[in-house]
Parts: sequence; C-alpha cells; structure tokens
Amino acid sequence: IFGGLKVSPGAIPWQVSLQQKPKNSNMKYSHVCGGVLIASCWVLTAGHCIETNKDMRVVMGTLSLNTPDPSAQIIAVDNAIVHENYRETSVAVYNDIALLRLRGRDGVCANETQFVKTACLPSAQLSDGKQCTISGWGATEDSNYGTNHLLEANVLLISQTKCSEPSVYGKVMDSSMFCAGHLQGGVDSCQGDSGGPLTCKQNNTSVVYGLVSWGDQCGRKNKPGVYTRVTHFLNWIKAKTQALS
Ligand code: 4AZ
Repeated sequence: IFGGLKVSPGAIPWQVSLQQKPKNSNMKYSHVCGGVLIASCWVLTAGHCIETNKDMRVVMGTLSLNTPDPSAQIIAVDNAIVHENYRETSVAVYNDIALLRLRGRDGVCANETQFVKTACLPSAQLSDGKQCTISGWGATEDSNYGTNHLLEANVLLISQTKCSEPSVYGKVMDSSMFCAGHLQGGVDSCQGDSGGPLTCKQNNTSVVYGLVSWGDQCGRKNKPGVYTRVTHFLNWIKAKTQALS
C-alpha cells in the first residue's frame, strides 16, 4: 500500500495473507497475496495469485507477518477455483478472481473472533466518488518488498468512463473491473496487495466491493489501481460456494 497507515487490531478482520511454497517441499511459506474471508471456509482472492503446484495456506487474525501472534489462525487451502474466463494480457487482467476452499470440519474452518470475521458481499453498485478502504502487506513507497505490518488507505471509486479515457487506461477496461484511487497519485495498492480487499460502507456495513488486481505501477498520476468488480461475480461466487459447501 502506497500512502497508507498502520491498521489497528481488529479493524479489518476479513483480511487474510495468502502464502505459498513449492508442493511437498521443506521450504517456508511466504506471503504472495492478500485475500478476503467471506465465509468460515471460503476466501476470495485474485485469479493471478494462484500458481500451479504450490501448497497454499492462509493466515488471518494478525497484523504482523513476522511476529508470532496467539490470535493468528493458520489454515490450509484444500482447493483453489480460478474463474473459467480469467485472462492476463500484457496490459490488463480480466476476470481476476478465485475462491479458496479452506480445510476444516463440519463446515467450520476459520473461527470467528474479535480479530477474524467474514466480510459481506455487496448487493448493489456504489456511486462514483465514494470513499472506500484498501489494505495489504504489499509494496510501499519505501519498500518494494512490502511491510510486516498490515497497512490501509482510503481511495475513491472512479467512473468507468473516466478510467477508460486514453490518458488513464483506455479501451482495455471491461465490466469485470473498475478503477479506484486518486488521479493525482500517491495513494494506491501495489504488488503484494493483490487479491486483498477494497471495502466500502453500504448501509453502514463494510462490503467487499473490489479485489486488488492490477495497475500501471503504483501511486502514479492518472494511473489508479484497478480492482476486480465483485458485483459482476456474485452469481459465480454463489454457484461455486454452494456446489461444494
Ligand atoms: C501488482 O503488480 C500490482 N497500483 C498490484 C496493484 C497495482 C499495481 C500492480 C495497483 O500486483
């Protein structure tokens, strides 16, 4: 996160760290992406976060990735479902969404606590200009390697018309994505934040409106962050989570 602030304990309880290591290796797990807990056994993340032949786990309930924390929950990923139409080109990432099914018993995987809670899905499109929140352990203005402490920042929803102007991203934008940020630059998501939440208040409840997806670098003027448009995928999310619940 560029231009962010440290998150307070329990403020973003649906944020997860998606961690991977080569399958069946003795290597350590390392943070690759963010994710969002949407049910006890389901995490939403970006399609581009999923690599084949990796063991995956999620860590939630903690702000720091390098300090042991008794409130952390570490849960194995049993299955990753990448959207059938996920596509990456040299300029954009389309349908950039995946669901992670967590390991558990009798429908319980993550345990709800003060530090671990599910995020609600949005029920409607929100207005351009609305202020929303992004968060993650990704790169900052000071470090390409990301941070140990979870950071957050406020961003504004940018209209599809504005974001499709030639001076911004032009014709590569489609209905599976939207832009948010600050066109003057400085505050943005960045590498390592991918898959993590953009939440907005809808009727006083935080809803996961976007997932960090891509952008032309980070924090640059006229190059806001691009987010997976979660409202575009509500039927897909419902179908996948109900088929295998
Ligand atoms: C990335 O490389 C990335 N500024 C993520 C988000 C943004 C740019 C790049 C948005 O994963």
